[in-house]
Amino acid sequence: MIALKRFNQLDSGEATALLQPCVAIPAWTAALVQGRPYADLPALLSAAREAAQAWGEAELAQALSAHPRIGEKPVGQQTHAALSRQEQGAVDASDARLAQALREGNARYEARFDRIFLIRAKGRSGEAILAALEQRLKNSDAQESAESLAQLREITLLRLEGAISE
Ligand code: 2AL
Repeated sequence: MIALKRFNQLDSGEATALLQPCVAIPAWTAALVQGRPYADLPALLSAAREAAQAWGEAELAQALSAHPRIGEKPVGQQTHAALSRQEQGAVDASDARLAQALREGNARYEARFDRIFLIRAKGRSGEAILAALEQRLKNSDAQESAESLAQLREITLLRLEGAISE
């Protein structure tokens, strides 16, 4: 976690590296780096939200390359892998029935929508995630694309709030 004042002063390479784990969309990272300095945290968060508004299918595909499936906690040392593990902290990996249900649900979702199921996991139990997955399998393509992008924006903003403080 670094202070906003410090973030404002980093060279652009360092600032880019700091934002990269929030989302694997280079245009979003670049817009936030170029938008410095920010007067306060609300200004940064509102710029971050605004830069995420334009995201569509192409950005979703880019971003998903850095998100593991729910139930597959990544083992890597990279910051985004550690963040994913934390975010899925309430998914009980020792519950074999839940793990199996998530594997099956993920597979059905991928067969239906041709990309991985994405949900803001922080604050959600494994059961809540499974229920949301079942519900979202009923969505149309357009509804589900909008929902995935909304989840991606939530994950990104939460990560940003965890990276930079007032
Ligand atoms: C994730 C992830 O990595 N963090 C989170 O909140 N959700 N992955 C996913 N497939 O939904």
